[in-house]
Amino acid sequence: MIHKKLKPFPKDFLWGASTSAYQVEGANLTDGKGPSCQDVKKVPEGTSELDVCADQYHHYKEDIALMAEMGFKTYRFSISWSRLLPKGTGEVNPLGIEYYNNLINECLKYNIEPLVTMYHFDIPAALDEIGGWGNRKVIDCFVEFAKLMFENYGDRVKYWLTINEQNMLTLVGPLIGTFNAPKDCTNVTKELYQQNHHMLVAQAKAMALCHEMLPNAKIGPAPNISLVYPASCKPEDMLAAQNFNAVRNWLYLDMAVYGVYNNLAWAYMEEHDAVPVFAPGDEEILKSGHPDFIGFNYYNTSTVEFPGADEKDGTQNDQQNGGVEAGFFKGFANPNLPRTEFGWEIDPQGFRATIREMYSRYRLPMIITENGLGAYDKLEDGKIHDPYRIEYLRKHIEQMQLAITDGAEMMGYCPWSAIDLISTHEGMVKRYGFIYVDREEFDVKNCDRYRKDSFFWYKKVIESNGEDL
Ligand code: BGP
Repeated sequence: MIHKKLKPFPKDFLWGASTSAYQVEGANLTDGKGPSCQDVKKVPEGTSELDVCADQYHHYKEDIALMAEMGFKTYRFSISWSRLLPKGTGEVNPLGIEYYNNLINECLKYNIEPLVTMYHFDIPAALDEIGGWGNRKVIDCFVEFAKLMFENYGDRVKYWLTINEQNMLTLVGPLIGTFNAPKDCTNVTKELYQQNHHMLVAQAKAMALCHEMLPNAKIGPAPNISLVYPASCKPEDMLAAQNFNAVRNWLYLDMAVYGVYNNLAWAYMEEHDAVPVFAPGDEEILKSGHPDFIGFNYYNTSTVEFPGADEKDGTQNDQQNGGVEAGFFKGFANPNLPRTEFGWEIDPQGFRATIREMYSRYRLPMIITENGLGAYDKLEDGKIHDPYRIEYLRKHIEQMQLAITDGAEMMGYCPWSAIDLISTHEGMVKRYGFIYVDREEFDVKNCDRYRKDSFFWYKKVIESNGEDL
């Protein structure tokens, strides 16, 4: 494709990578940490538990040193709610406060900017017992948790992310292990959108509190955003794509940025008798948030067609093919895209298209908080050859630079993941990291660290500020 001269990445571009607490830390019930919803859920057969993970809790110094060796400008990690507040509210765990103090200080020692996700799929189990996000009280618990983090870490953490992939929590919560419906629930969609509403209110309150307590800090949401294509140029397929874009993407960003429900998403909720109940004051709270930037995870695009008249509701988006919503959209496997070993479509140009669309809708700077390829990496003679990962990341970085050339404002890039960790539902065999962790699904060995080929490649990318790909 012919293109005008590429614009360079900004000088202070935040190159780094991401992890989340429940997938990387281990030590899940030690040093006073309370269980999260992830610790009490049934793990899928054949996958490992979350008690060791990559054992970052005990290896953080080594891990941050390796990230510094790659030249990271930022490290995105999440703070475990139940490590700070074992019951989600009330009593504080001093060892938890200390752990993240140490982690943050270790990052700063190497001039690595901590990028902190406040909540990444791990609501405290004690809050789940009172109904989880279905219970409005959890909004106050989240604000209490936010305040605790701002008080303890706000002097050093400049960048905050509110809720990781809130849209996936709503679309595929049962798969991630975060959805908890009351036993007598007769309309799951309604329950999901009520929980979603509570999270949106909690997010807006946390953003407003951050601005009040930490005027120099920046905060933003971190949904999973990817453009939805129509399966053909039939006008009804275009309508289906707009429908799915609304419930998958724009609901979350229209709310975070403008404080209003997207009208198509609202119409969808009306049709499913799933309109959320607003408590007095919610409308104003939702408008008071105002993110400073948008963080978003991107793995692949989705494609949909308009469902046939006799089509019944099926499962919602599974990150790969969509799912079915009668009268609204139906997932479609895009024949133009290759797939990873785990069946995820690969679409670097879709990344550019997504960034362009987001910038023209919201005009806010953006940071990529996840992007990456899961594979069965092999350790041989102390080496891990992962050319497939390098190729995936290279193509996405190229497209990001094209999007910058198109005029989008990009602040940084944090692929998933800095280091191998436990997948959301496919255990330890699905690896994403630049750093290999030597352990098997059930034999955790010593969790020794090894540099993959992609480690050396990414170091070069960062050193050259994205010029040497
Ligand atoms: C995102 C999550 C991450 C992560 C990643 C890869 O949805 O935010 O927590 O795990 O996807 O997904 P998986 O582990 O299912 O391969």
